[in-house]
Amino acid sequence: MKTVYSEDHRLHHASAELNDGEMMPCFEKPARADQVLAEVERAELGPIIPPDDHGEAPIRRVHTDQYIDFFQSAWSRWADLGRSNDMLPLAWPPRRVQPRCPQDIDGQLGYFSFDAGAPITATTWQAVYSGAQVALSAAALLQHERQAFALCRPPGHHAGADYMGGYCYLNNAAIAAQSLLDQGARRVALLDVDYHHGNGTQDIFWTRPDVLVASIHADPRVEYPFFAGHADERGVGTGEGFNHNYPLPPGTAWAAWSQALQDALRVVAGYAPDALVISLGVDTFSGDPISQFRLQGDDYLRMGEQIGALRLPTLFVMEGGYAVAEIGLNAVNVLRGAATQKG
Ligand code: SP5
Ligand code: ZN
Repeated sequence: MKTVYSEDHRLHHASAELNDGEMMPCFEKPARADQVLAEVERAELGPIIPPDDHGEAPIRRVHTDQYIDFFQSAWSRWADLGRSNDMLPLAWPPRRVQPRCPQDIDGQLGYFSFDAGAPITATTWQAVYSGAQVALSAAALLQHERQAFALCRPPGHHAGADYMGGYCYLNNAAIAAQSLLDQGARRVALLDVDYHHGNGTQDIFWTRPDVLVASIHADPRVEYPFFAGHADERGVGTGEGFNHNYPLPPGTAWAAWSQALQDALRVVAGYAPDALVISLGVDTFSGDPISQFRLQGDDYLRMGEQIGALRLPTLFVMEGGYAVAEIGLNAVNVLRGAATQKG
């Protein structure tokens, strides 16, 4: 399996995030991708190739022009005010207000986010642009290959069409799925195995029958992102029935997690997609510092085998995972498990 990777991910390295009421060093940091790359090399998974530049157009197929334009000019507007700290939002619209975009940079930061978990630095745009190109380039590989790995960083699945949050800015998996449709796929399935619900992905495809979204995650009643991911969220209009959520309680281990996976894979197979995109978060690991599931190292091999057994053209897109020492082995175990099944 080929891995697409760009070292430009290092251009995003924010200082701090709010955790348990305290500002802490960001859990989402460059060492994560470095570890995954090192394990891809060590395991000899396959060639590691740089992304091609597909431009902004495929990003703007998923994200609004207003959001992208804001993002691209955000840092220079911030710096013009004499500010040099990471950009963080401080106010959000509550229920029952008009959805009006403010003129002020601080107001706009709230308008284009849903939490304070996505700080913008001077070079964040360059990093996330390259991450989207990694996803697009890996998606393009599926024209000739059965499986590919987009080693994206920062992650993407919490980002919606016009908002960032949860360490995510551009929804790499959604951008890849849309590009597969634009290259001729009739239906794409997107399965999100990150510990957290992929609220951005769900939102992006909520009304659409051409992308089936399934997500296995911690129950939003007791876990971030709190406001989406319930089992009764199934899409609306022509999208009704094309969104499937599998909320699971804290402490869930492989036995119960894999039951949800089996059901999700049955739903995916029934959809008969032309391609499958996996939002590959490994923050389900027992040792993850911000998560509460109990998956072990070998469970990731089984996960990959079961995904690979569908024998669909499959794109793996890196999402979360914060146990840095183990993130590489866990992610590569999924890929190795899937690679043994292809054919
Ligand atoms: C891509 C990804 O994995 N993003 C995760 C962002 C998580 N940010 C908030 C983490 C909050 C952890 N504490 C929640 C405790 C619930 N009571
Ligand atoms: Zn996560």
